[in-house]
Amino acid sequence: MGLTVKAVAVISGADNVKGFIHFIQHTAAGGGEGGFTHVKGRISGLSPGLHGFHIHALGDTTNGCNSTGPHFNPLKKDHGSPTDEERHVGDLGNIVAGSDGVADISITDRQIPLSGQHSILGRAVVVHADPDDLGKGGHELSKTTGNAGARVGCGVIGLQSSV
Ligand SMILES: *[C@@H]1O[C@H](CO)[C@@H](O)[C@H](O)[C@H]1NC(C)=O
Ligand SMILES: [Cu+2]
Ligand SMILES: [Zn+2]
Repeated sequence: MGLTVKAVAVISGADNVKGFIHFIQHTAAGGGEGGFTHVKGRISGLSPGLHGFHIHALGDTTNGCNSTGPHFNPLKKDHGSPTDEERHVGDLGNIVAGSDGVADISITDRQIPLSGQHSILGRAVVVHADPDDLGKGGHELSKTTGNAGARVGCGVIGLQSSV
């Protein structure tokens, strides 16, 4: 087992959207390939159904979620699904809110480390009003944002005690 790094984002935004997202990086023994990050948490105050869920490039919330920049995309690819080869590093797909407006989130991803060159620390996690079409909707925004609509909640990803 390699090193573990933990981070947390406190989500707030329009209306009553709020929650916590925890990030736990499991680095491969010896570092390098094979590490993954577990993303786990709960967001409430959403409309029932699918909501685009991404890492955006900037941890700047001076103008609410609008100032968090575009999807984190250090490899200069097109927007896609988390399982696609062609995706932004920040593309985590959709989360699903139940009829109570609560989304329970548990995602494992290999492209969002908490350390190193493509670290997501200090960036923002953003939840959108609408579903992410995963790059396949044929809309002019499909290849950049998944046409996921307004940014209804976000939080800056900050380092957390690893013990
Ligand atoms: C963010 O942008 C949307 C339009 O895309 C706008 O409706 C909203 O008022 C903006 N929010 C802030 C805090 O400026
Ligand atoms: Cu987004
Ligand atoms: Zn994207």
